[in-house]
Amino acid sequence: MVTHIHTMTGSPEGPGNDSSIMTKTKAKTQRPPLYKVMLLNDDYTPMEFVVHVLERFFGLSHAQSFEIMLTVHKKGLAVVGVFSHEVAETKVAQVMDFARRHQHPLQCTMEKEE
Ligand code: TYC
Repeated sequence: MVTHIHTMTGSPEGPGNDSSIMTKTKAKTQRPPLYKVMLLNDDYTPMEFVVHVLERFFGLSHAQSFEIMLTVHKKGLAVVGVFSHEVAETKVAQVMDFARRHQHPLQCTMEKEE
């Protein structure tokens, strides 16, 4: 984004006021949006399967994975990581495919971080 800031002092009509006009242009760095990847609770997916998913696809330790699994179990969902759009999409696809292949109803979704 480019922002122009114009500051004028003195009367606009007066002669020779140009000397007090200042114009600045600042180019702000744009960062790409980040996406939260979330795991949703269900009544059927085994707890150990969810822990395994978190270790395998999100590189979390067993202890971190168990903690997040319990948060999902108790609260209904939890953010398991924040990634670029491309990486988030890949994680969601990997988890959904792995759950499907093991016939578990585990759901994984992504949402833009504000
Ligand atoms: N609620 C499941 C059970 O009691 C465990 C579970 C946890 C399932 C997290 C999904 O994302 C999930 N077996």
